[in-house]
Amino acid sequence: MKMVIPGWVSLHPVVERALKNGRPLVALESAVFSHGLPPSPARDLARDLTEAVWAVGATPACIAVRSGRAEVGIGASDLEFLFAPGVMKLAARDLAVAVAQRRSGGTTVAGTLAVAHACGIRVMSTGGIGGVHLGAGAAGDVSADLPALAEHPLVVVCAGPKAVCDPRRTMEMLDTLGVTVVGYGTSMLPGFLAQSAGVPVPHRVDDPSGLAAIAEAKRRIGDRAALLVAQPPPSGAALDARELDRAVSLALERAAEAGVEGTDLTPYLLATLAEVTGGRSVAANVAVLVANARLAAEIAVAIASGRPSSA
Ligand code: PSU
Ligand code: MN
Repeated sequence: MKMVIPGWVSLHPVVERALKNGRPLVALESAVFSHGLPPSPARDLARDLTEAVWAVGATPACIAVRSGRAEVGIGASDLEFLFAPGVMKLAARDLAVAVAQRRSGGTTVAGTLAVAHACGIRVMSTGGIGGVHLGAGAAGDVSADLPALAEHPLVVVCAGPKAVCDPRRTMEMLDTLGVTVVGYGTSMLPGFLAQSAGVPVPHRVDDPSGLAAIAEAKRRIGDRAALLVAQPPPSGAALDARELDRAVSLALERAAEAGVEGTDLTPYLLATLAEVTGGRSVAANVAVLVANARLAAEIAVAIASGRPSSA
């Protein structure tokens, strides 16, 4: 299939070649670098993520907006601009503003999906998706990740909704939006940094080829929503669910007191979690991101091989 790449998007040469030759690609979001983690783990993480994807035989395509252009396939050593003051956090609704005003930003799951879909990339990876937020301070806050998952038919690998979301309401919303949710090796929705969020997932699949088969079937059916693959955190890295809940409650209280809302809320909560857990949430988040990038690469390879099992 011939893709027409939009004029506001620049493909890096490795990504362009992989797309042209039908080789497996994994889109990586960049809001996690600009807004999700402190700069020092973020710098190392970018390298670890791209290496994890290459190691499985897929091409990493980190997506961010630099001076008004969406760049697809930015190298890990080329992300310094994401740590500059004033860099934007770009959901889909913000892309046009960044493009028009030639600004730079890290793309959230929603923003990354919009760009990846426009390029014909079929798989992306993140840590935790945004969802329906918990807490009174976040009155009615629902992440733009959810409607974006309804609009872009990619495979999205995550560890469930971020710990600052209500898992039950997030699952209900995904259901309403027609997003296919599959647990990878689990029948329970993972809790981002904890093994389980205590809510079941509608389907369970245990191998990447089984996930590739569902992605292919969605394409044949003409299903335009994403396949959301939820993989629990690697066992050694997960936080205790009760400890995480306590840290989240404290973070929500602080956000309400400080009056933080909207797009600033998730970064504020993640930073507070890091402080409250003495940095252990950051270590767990990094482990989750690397494991998810690896699985995303395995799925991309299985899709590209064109021989997914019917498992
Ligand atoms: N996953 C992480 N850390 C993050 C995010 C995801 O492990 O920082 C980012 C993603 O970019 C996600 C965004 O799309 O948080 C959701 O933000 P909000 O809740 O404001 O939609
Ligand atoms: Mn929000």
